Amino acid sequence: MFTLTDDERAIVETARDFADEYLEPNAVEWDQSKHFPVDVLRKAGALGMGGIYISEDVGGSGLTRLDAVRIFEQLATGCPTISAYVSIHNMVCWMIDKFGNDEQRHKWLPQLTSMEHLGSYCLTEPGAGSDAAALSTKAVRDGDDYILNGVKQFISGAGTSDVYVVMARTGDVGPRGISAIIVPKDTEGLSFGANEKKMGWNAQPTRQVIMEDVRVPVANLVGEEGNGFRIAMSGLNGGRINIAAASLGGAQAALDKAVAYLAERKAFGNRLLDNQALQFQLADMRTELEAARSILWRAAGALEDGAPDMVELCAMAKRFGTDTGFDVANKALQLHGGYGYLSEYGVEKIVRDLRVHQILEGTNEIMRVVIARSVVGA
Ligand code: FAD
Ligand code: 2MC
Repeated sequence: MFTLTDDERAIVETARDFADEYLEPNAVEWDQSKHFPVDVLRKAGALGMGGIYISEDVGGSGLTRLDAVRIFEQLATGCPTISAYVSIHNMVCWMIDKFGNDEQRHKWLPQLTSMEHLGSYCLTEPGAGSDAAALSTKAVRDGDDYILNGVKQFISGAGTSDVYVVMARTGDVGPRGISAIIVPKDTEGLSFGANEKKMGWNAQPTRQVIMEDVRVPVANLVGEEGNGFRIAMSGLNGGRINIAAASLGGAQAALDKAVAYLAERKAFGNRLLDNQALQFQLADMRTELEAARSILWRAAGALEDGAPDMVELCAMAKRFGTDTGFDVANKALQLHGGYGYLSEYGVEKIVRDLRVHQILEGTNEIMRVVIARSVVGA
């Protein structure tokens, strides 16, 4: 698992080259202008990154979860926000590929995997975040249609995305009353809130998705009625490791910037890089990233194999990877002194982007809830 084949290395290098050419040179500007670079996403789609672990018959790349986390880490060296959006898009594709029927797979996925169309994942609501199974958006059956009413909160890509996978209540309270339903962008009654003003993740929009008597055919139901919560959670297992990978890539870029900066900066008659106290900090940062990468690859392997402990391993990798990534990036900022606080050095932007990875795709407290359940056997 830890020694890459030539093919695996080539995949990593392709993602790194893409990040170096298209993401890193623009990341600070996109952050400042709040620009969502759809044209660049389409280029990623053309390279197969819109459907990394999606079946090849619908345009996917048919790669593994391990390939995926390595790709998301490399993309994030250029821009964690874009890497994270590509992950969310992959999560949406995977849910349709895995749980959708053949007609749905062939209808929705070819344009999604190419990233000609973009996808959004709609679980959170204003009144239901961590307690996602308490969601109240309703989908009521009316002949061959569902009529949806409700509001989704904090939806990444909303307003730009073409395809929304909406978790809505078709039955009783609790997780088993929830279904996953595809809502296309042009549906009457679907609208979007303002683009939220955020601390980071500015290169992708975050908006409410508002549904007022939105009518979609029952043919848009993914999987069985009442199975939507399990589908949503299964998607999130992959999302959680991908977001950890994006944290590691951002943190690695920040560490690399710190090393380059300390090599140039002189104080007290020497290069700061020659100061052993600072070298020890760099050593610890590198060690912590490697530890997080190891658990990440272990979780990705477990998810690929469908191992019995995959859920808690993905939660551990998410908790540890996003906490480590934020700490390392924050330390890299400190090592830049006052210049780390200036936007042109690119480090403060990484710190702001990585902060939210500790909150979304399940907060790190919820990751502890998931892990603790496996420890105490609940
Ligand atoms: P709450 O659930 O209200 O939590 C508040 C605090 O209480 C947190 O610290 C939480 O950890 C803690 N807490 C809650 N319950 C427990 C417990 N049982 N034990 C211990 N602590 C607990 N959602 C989507 O569906 N799709 C998206 O695309 C999406 N994108 C996002 C993008 C951004 C930029 C952000 C900020 C959020 C996004 N989210 C998205 C929503 C995100 O998943 C939620 O914000 C997150 O799950 C937390 O929910 P909440 O904000 O309602 O916090
Ligand atoms: N993988 C597969 N199945 C899962 C699962 C997982 N990770 N987690 C739960 N399930 C299944 C579970 O097995 C159960 O199935 P069954 O009905 O067969 O018994 C069902 O789902 C209900 O699970 P629980 O009984 O554990 O449900 P509970 O209400 O206790 O909630 C909790 C569990 C807290 C873990 C869940 O609500 C959660 O993960 N909350 C965090 C929400 C979250 O992650 N939101 C992220 C939004 S997306 C985002 O932020 C983006 C940026 C895209």
